[in-house]
Amino acid sequence: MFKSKHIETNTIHAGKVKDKQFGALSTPIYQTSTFIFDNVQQGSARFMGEEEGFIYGRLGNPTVRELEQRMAALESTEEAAAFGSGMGAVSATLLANLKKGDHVVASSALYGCTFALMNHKFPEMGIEVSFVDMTNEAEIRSQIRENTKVIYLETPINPNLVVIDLEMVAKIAKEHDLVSIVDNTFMSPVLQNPARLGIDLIIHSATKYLNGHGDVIAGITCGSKEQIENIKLTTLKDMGAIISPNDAWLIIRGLKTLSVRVERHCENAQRVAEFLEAHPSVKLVNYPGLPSHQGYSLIGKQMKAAGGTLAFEIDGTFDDAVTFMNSLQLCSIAVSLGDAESLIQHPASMTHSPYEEEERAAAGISETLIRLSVGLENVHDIISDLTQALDHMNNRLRQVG
Ligand code: LCS
Repeated sequence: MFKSKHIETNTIHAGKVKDKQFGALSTPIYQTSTFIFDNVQQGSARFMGEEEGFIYGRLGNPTVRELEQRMAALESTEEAAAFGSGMGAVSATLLANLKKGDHVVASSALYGCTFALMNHKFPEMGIEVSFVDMTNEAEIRSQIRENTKVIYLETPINPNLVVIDLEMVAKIAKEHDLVSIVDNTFMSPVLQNPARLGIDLIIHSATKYLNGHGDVIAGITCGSKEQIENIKLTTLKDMGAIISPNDAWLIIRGLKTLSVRVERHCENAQRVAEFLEAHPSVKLVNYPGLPSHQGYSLIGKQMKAAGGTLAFEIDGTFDDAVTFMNSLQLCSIAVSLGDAESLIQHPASMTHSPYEEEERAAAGISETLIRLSVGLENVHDIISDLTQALDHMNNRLRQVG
């Protein structure tokens, strides 16, 4: 398989399967639910694993397979499995590694639905979870028990952008024989490769930067051959959150421009973060590319750049934040991130609403936190839009005052 040492080349070529029949440049979409066997013997040989080949769409599809090979190449893992959503990947990956009586150490802030799965559903299934501040090594170590099996985190964390040291986490996991799982959605494989730092399993909501165009829901898990085979033969095959061939094709297409898109997302986000940090109506900006940020020292070490998503707090009330967001003209009020369009949302009432108020406070997600996925528009237009909305908010405040 072709692989360069340059990510810009790999996002286009690594893992590509040559179309032997017609030489199509673009990956063919195998829109089929099942595959015809030459005879009964062939069918049973495929089921028994004695012959390579496709069987049935839920067990594998050539278009999906190409996406998996491409993602394994980009994350520097042996294998990958594709899913019909990021949550499909999160739940299948966790449940393939957990059973009743097991314990998970997870970071205190996580994407809202991942938190809901672990905090609401897992206890019903007899799986315990401890949520800890993963910037604190001693706190992680203090939570590990006899029955701990998995350590799970995001970095940077959705939505507060806290950065966690992956080498430190991988070291603890190895010492205690835990499976380490990192959700790498915010960074994409262009900016961060957790497997190279010793992490076992890497998850993406492919809905975000990997696809990049706001038209697909999908997920990916990358890891060793053994781990991915286990997931494919248990929680993917039997719970069935598979991706469609069409959606796999759209992600493959998105990957081809991933490195140029991510580069521009990072440039724009850096400029927007600096603008917001200097603005008198903004109380704080969470963006790892700012020297004031807790994770700044890991830029260039763990992650190549700070990414395209940031969060900030207006110096004012919840109502002021609402006025500001409703005054935006270019940025769309929408959840999701990593699309060409700048998207803005309010985590406490939207993506992180599965958290109770006290849980949100413990996770460092304030009521006035706003998350902005900085898009690919001209950065001057984005900054002008933010400026006019902040001016509008301040004018309204003066009128009310
Ligand atoms: N992991 C992270 C870090 C996410 O941000 C999301 C979705 C998921 C997993 C789940 O992926 P999905 O099933 O949606 O493909 N995050 C969202 C967000 O921040 N806004 O809307 C969805």
